[in-house]
Amino acid sequence: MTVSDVPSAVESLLECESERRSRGRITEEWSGLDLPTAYTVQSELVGAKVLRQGDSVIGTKLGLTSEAKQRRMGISSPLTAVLLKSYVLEPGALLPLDRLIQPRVEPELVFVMRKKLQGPDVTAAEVLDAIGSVHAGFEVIDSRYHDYSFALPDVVADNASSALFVVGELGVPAANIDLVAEHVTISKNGEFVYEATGAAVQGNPAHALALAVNELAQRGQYINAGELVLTGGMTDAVPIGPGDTISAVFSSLGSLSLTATT
Ligand code: OOG
Ligand code: MG
Repeated sequence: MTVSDVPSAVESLLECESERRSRGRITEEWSGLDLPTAYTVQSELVGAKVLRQGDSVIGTKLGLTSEAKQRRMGISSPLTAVLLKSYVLEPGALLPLDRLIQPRVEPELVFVMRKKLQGPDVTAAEVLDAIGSVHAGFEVIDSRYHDYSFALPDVVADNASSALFVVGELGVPAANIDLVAEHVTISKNGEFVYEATGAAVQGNPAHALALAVNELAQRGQYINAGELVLTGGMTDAVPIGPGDTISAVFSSLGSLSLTATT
């Protein structure tokens, strides 16, 4: 399918997802895909899933929050994407590889919001006050572009590679955790892979969310009470294949483990 406008971009990305195949960058096919247009594609793609598949919006995710990823993409604040109910994977469930193209797993700090957050001018202190609980999370990303090769508008249009996520059961009040110092160690099949702290998320995950909320306000959007927020990968994402187990040990949010089907 040749992409030349918003509707064809939406259909192409949905088709790649349902047929489990990746594609080339849309930006190389359609020069009209700038960043504002990419957010339109993202919201129409989400709208199509809600309308056609009975899906529902349950939150917001931040992406590209690390300094390294931001430098690579030439940005200085997070991108945002939409979390859908169909992305939820219960803790302990096997990762269904037959639904995925090229999955990777990243540890994240997850907020359950108890207050609405609406920009502009939201501060990190206001974000902290709006959080109900903080949880450990695994996001399973799955780019619809070959080898995760994309320009910024491509990945925004693709709902930031969203596929599935797991939220840990243990929830800690924001006042009882140092988000910047929270530490995670990731291992794959028992071997150490990465470690990081919350500082990897835009210096401070609460600051990352403040920046994101203020950008959402420019598009007339906000974060509602009760929503989930995935604040962005703390480490690089780890590829997961048949039978692999990826584990995360957080310093105060407990542990998570995710095993893929064979
Ligand atoms: C984009 C996904 C971004 C994160 O946490 O940074 C994201 C990608 O790297 O494919 O979820
Ligand atoms: Mg992520």
